[in-house]
Amino acid sequence: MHLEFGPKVLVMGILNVTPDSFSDGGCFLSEGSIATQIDTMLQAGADIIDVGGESTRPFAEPVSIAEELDRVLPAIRLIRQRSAIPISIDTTKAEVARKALAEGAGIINDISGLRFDRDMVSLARETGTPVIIMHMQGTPSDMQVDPHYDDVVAEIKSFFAERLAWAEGNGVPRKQFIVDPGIGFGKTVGHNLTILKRLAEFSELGCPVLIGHSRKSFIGKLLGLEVDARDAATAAISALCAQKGVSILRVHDVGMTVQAVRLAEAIEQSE
Ligand code: 9MG
Repeated sequence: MHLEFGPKVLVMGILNVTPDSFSDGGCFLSEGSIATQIDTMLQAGADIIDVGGESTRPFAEPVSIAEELDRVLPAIRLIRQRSAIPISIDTTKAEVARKALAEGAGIINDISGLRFDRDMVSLARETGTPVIIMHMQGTPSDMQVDPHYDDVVAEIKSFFAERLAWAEGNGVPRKQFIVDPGIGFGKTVGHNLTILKRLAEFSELGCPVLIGHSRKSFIGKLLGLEVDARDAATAAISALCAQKGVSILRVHDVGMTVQAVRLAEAIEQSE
């Protein structure tokens, strides 16, 4: 899989085939509902679909490899029956990623930044697959217990510098990686806002940057919105990200973010 990063932001649609994800858990469990959601995202102009079979929200139930595969592989097949769109597999388990790649996924989205499963770096080296490495302070079960940073942006950048050097030492070149500061993963509302304000600094790492802000709780806390009423605010943040050099936006409502980023890009390109 070769991803082209140009002047246009790529919009990654989220397909959570889980019973317990924070905003759409249980919505996409039957073949019919998954197929409808795929068609909606394709029609809305998604550039990538991210398929996940294990919720990453705090205190989510852990899922076995077999259960995760039973959830994600049929969804990947349904996407492939319809489209050649790039598919990313949202998993921290190398075995799940390997089987997803064999079914047609072409990107690994590892929220642990290659920390939870040692075999993930070998898989990345063997296959040359682009890998999204995300920053998280702690683990999903303790990440929101009093997160602390002296300088949130500097500390996340050092985390990536360490991870990229480690991966290079294990035979995976830096050009294979996309970095993601991990909005909401071990961050307070203030940390998330600082990350969004100082997004341009992440581009100094020399890797494309992904932001996953969609419907997250900091939006609800700032605006007093329930999770199903956060898509307009999500689109507004998407426009800001587009102006600050972000390469990929991971969102639930693809159509709203496509509109927001195309407008932001038109404004940037105007005289
Ligand atoms: C799976 N998942 C949930 N939130 C995410 C985020 O912000 N980034 C990435 N890469 N994956 C996420």
